Amino acid sequence: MFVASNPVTMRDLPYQLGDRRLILVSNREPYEHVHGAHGIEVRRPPGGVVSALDPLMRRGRGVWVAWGSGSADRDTADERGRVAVPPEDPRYTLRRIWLSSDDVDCYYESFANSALWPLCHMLAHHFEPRTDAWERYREVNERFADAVAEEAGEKSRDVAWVQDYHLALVPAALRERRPGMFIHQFWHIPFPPPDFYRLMPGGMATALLRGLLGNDLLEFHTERYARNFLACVGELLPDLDVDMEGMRVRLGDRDVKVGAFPISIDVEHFEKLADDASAWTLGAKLRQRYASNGRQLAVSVDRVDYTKGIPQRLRALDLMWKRHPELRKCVTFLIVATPSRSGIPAYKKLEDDVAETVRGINARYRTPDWTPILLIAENVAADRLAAIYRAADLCLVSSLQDGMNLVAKEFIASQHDERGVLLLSRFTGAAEDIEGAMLVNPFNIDGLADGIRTALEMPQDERKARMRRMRADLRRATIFDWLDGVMNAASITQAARAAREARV
Ligand code: GDG
Repeated sequence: MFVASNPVTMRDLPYQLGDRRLILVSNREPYEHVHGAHGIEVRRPPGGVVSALDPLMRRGRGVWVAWGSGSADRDTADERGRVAVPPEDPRYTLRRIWLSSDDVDCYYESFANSALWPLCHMLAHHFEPRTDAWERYREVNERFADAVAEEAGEKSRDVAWVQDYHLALVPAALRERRPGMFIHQFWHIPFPPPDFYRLMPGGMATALLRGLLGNDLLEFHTERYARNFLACVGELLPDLDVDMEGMRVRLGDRDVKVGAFPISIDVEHFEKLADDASAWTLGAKLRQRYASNGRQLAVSVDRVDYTKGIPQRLRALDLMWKRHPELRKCVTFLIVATPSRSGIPAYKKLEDDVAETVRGINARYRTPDWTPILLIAENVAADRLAAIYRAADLCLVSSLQDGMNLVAKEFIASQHDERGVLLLSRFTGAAEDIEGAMLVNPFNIDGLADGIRTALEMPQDERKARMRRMRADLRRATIFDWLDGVMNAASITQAARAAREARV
């Protein structure tokens, strides 16, 4: 972790950047224009990260570079793809990158989501590195870098903050074009250790590492991922000087600093959503219907993704009800499984498999007054989600691997009544960040079934003590603290670079 003697907060951002502007670079855009029933409409993609980065951008006069994915995006942008946002009160520029359907297929669905995503989550049988997709990933990354360079202008000293695994090659490409810029990146998913990373074909593996080494600072959720990255550099690029202790790579005249910055959520926002009158009413209805007479309500919330361990969760429930008939009728499981990346065959198949497995379990154990599993296979509005989290006695996160997992934190923030148990996969970043959850190994179906049983049997005072602790810790580590931490580290690294350059 970085420690600053004079921590900067989000309020100080304009001061901290001085005459530099912030150029944020991400695959997803913060505002999407679409042709709707009543003309052009603006949509805000769901998700905590985009909604936390937007207030940050509103404070500066910077630029956000992202894929223009909306059906009316071209109609609302100028000839360079620029549009002022937020549309109702413009504060910064959104620079849209245009992608053809072939670009989306190759760069996004194939290389980013069918090669890098499974590789980083160490799920080898989903890993498909196609050469044509790699070539297109390179090209699209170059296009992003060109747009950032153009926005920054010649001899720019602006700061670029790149988001995630879609854009691993942008930092090096940008450094070539604009060596004076300070470039950093947040990697939202795990980074695998060398034995796994080596599955990536040689040329691609080293090019990706070199792309990331274009950064001045590279941010991961946990120290484990940061060390995995350094170990991969050490093994695949043996000519480079990796300083494990100092968490940096020395590249001749410059350093790449690496660090851990566990992401969080807008805690106050979730607390308020879950405490709203309508959430309370919905929560009371859910409890009356599914959690009366000593029965408990368990929940899980995920995008349908093979990394989230949904089949493992269902197998564990099946096993638990088979082995412990006395636990039938004791718990109703509400599973929110939001369709995601349905264009990729593995995701569509998973959606179908989940629905079929739930039908089978329900057919096996259902009674006239009890349905074991309620499956909600659609997007649920955020206020309803908060009501569901609040009403629950148990939340199960069974990811096989997960960079952080925000659901765990949303559940904690929503638990005003402190009755819920958090059953959390030990392979999430959250498991290294949260103290008070019950940790489980989702690969061990027996153990997972036992874990669910133990959680259901946990006494109220233990539940309260654990939840109270997790809530107190979470309030001290919100998404705004995360942003402050990243910005602080960026400013320290930036100052160190300036001092080194002044000495040369
Ligand atoms: C990546 C990394 C890392 C889901 N269904 C609905 C809905 N959601 C929201 C949840 C939560 C978000 O989606 C999922 O966040 P996660 O962190 O669980 O997972 P990823 O989407 O895989 O995110 C992950 C994250 O980036 C941040 O760095 O934690 O490890 O994989 O916010 O609430 N929201 C609504 N309706 C749904 O049906 N409203």
